[in-house]
Amino acid sequence: MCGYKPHLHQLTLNSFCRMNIRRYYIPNSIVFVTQVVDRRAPIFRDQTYIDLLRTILANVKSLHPFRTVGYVFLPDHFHLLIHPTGESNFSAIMHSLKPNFTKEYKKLLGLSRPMRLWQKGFWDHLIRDEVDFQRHLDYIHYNPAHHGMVEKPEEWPHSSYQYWQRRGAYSPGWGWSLPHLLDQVDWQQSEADSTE
Ligand code: NI
Repeated sequence: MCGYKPHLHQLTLNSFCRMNIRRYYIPNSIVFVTQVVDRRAPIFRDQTYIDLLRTILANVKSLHPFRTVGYVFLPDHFHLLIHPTGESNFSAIMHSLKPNFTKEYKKLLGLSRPMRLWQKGFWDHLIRDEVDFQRHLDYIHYNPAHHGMVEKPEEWPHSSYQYWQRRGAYSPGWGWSLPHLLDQVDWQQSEADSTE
């Protein structure tokens, strides 16, 4: 996902990111994105639509190249940490992802009327340094616990936690309580909680 494979087990998350982030940082930053389903309808409780989201993400990747550095899918929203790698940017990625998902979702349900499936817009945040990177990766992996879906990050199957855990980024017991990097996080903002 981060695109660097060899000898990862020997590295801490810090050194892993230190190596990569300089290369990633400019011109195409890693971006944290939150997208919410319209009216927080919990469509991703259904595995069918999680699978569809994974498929659409792969399709969009071929049009607008990017790497998925981290992800978590919750019932009514998702968070991504993505690195656009070509000429494209996160805005184009999201503007491809959202209508394409809606189109296929409608097809699966046999719906023909127009529908608003996603909350308008999305929250985005450009990763500015290594600590910021780690904080957002932690944010993603702690998210299912934050939302009360599970008690431990490893119990949630729809995230990149296992990927990073296998590579030594997290020691056992991480995220069983609030991780220290998330002390000061503005949850409302990062969850794209709005009053619209
Ligand atoms: Ni969330």
